[in-house]
Amino acid sequence: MTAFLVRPSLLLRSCLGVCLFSLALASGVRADSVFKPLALGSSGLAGDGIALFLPAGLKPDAVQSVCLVSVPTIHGAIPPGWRDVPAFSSDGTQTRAELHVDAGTDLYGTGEVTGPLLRNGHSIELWNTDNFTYLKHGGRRLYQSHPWVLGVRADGTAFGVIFDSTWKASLSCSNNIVFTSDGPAFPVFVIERSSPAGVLRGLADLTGTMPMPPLWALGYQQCRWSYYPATRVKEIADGFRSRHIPCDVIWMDIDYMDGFRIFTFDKKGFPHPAALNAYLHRKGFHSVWMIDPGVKREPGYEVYDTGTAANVWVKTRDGHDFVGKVWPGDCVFPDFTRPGTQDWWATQYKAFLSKGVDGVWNDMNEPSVFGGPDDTMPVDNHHRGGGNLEAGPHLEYHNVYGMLMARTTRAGILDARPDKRPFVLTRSNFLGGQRYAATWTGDNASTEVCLRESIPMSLNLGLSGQPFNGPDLGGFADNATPDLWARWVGFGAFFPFCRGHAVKGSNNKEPWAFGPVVEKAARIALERRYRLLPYYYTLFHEASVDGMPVMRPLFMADPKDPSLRSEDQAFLIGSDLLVVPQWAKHPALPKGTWRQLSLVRDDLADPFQAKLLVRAGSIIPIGRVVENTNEKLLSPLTLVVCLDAAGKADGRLYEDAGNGYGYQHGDYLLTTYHAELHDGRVVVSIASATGRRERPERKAVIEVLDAKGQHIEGKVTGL
Ligand code: NBV
Repeated sequence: MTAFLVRPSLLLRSCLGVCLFSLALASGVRADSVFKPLALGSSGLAGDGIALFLPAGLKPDAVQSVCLVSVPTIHGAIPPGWRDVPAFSSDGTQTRAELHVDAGTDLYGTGEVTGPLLRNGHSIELWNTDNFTYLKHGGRRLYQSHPWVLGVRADGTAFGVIFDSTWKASLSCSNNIVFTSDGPAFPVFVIERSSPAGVLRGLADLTGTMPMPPLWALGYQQCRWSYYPATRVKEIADGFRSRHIPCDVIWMDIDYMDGFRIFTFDKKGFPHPAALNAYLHRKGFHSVWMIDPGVKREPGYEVYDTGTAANVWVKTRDGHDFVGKVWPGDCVFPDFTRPGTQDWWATQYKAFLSKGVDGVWNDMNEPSVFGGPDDTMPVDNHHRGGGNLEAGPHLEYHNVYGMLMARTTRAGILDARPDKRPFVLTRSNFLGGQRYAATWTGDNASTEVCLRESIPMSLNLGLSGQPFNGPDLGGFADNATPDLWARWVGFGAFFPFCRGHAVKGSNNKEPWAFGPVVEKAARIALERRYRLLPYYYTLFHEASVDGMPVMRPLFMADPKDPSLRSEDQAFLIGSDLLVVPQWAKHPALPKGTWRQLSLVRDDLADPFQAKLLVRAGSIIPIGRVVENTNEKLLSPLTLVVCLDAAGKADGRLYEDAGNGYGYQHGDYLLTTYHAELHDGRVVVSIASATGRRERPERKAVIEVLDAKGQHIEGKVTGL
């Protein structure tokens, strides 16, 4: 890990600073633009295989970064032969960095995108946009921005590029990678490693990792816009339990609020939110409640009054509180660039969480403003900054508004409830935002296109530093057909974030809403997920340590195999489990032996289920079927052993309390198991273990996958 320098002041900008840049929205390249080269300024090694490039005039100590954990210092010269060096240029309004791409290089990442996994030939606009069903702007602008590209060369070596600018920009991946920003000069970080996994570790070194979520957040989650009133919420919860379909979380969408006023509860529909939460908790559920950024401008409404007294709102260019319309009508918007706003926001959460609310859903935080320019606030609105953020226009802070909101939400929750791990879901985000919140891919639709696209979207988010993500399972907009919903849950049960959702006015989309055949398919799919939760939790732990995605593209199994580079129907969970959706046509699969896994009765026969394959040489820790994560998962612990040609296999299991921070003080157990074939018997032993958590007394079951199919080999204790 690099030695990082925390900058004393970020208020200085280079001579290429803000003043040169008009606030006209350029977004893309104007036909008459003439870009003149900017000489390369300070550049050097800033970490293991990480180079920092600055255009002349931008001083390293004047770099402001929102996406980085901290700005690394340059501590050595760029080694001779370094392959990827950006060329900077400017037309006086926009600033550009361009990198040459060798033939045969495949490009990925660029965050939340529509289209295929492979990004060659695609361009995106970085301007967070409330994009219902992804149809605006040809789907090139979505809710989040990630100025980041991962390149994998023909020989399997890889590089990654961060364009460290929050301003409105475009990013094109054609013959060259071209990032054109509407803002001033910015740094470029290039990570050079021998594999894509190495590059992702470098990205995590720079932009941080997802903090360990509570275990319950890995379970299935049920949402609708909106379950109303509270009795309907209970009905849904009871529906899961009476049908024995696993589920951990029920979501409250905007209609729980009193007239869409955030931090309030509708007196008619949700008169006793604490009692509702207590009911859900008794049944083994957690609850997540929505909080939007727009605060109703209404004297007498406490949130508005206290915010106004603390002077927290985003200002217009002439210094008035900006007012824009969202659900409650005229709204003001917290300026999350200000540390003072964070203190005020945290206070709101204390009372809110005291009602037993478990998690928070930040929606509409692009921010979406009805009838506003480009559906948001004017680009010359003013954010006052503070701490390590300079004051600046909305053009500079728009793309990080959602990330700063999620950061502030997380901090507020932690303040109010320091002993629990916060769970925040945000719609809008930015590179590095995995440090604050999980994410879903916004308003997709119940269509075949969205079903298929959900896989490359989620994969590219994972390749952009955000492991905890997933789509609205079954599709948000429009009615879902039974067939589509069943096929979606058949593979969607394996997304890292797994939540079904539905737009107002659409048909019911709970697992049982489509009749007995789909209900059975959903039960099987979700029971498979729940059996795999120990494996998922281990992968989430890995992601929290080194940034490895939970859901991975197949090319990561063998970066030298050209046939895997564009495969985006099948995907990996970790390195050992491969998911092939039932509808996948001729997916390219990695070489080597992969053996089929059955987890629950009828899963191989059910027509909607994805095929699950286990890598030879691996051990996958699984639990039993439970209906929620309050139940004991590892009773017994099952180790699925898939031996390689040499008769060996290895695997890991991470365990802790499932919530809280004891694990940071040693209360965890990370066990590496080793299996070997001896005289026709498979012997499994503990190869190593770390952590001070006591190994529970439990039964362990070994299941060996062999060419003939799965069979139970024996029962052992002490594992
Ligand atoms: O709060 C209502 C919806 C929500 O269900 C959805 O998940 C968000 O993406 N929200 C958007 C606002 C209205 C969307 C048309």
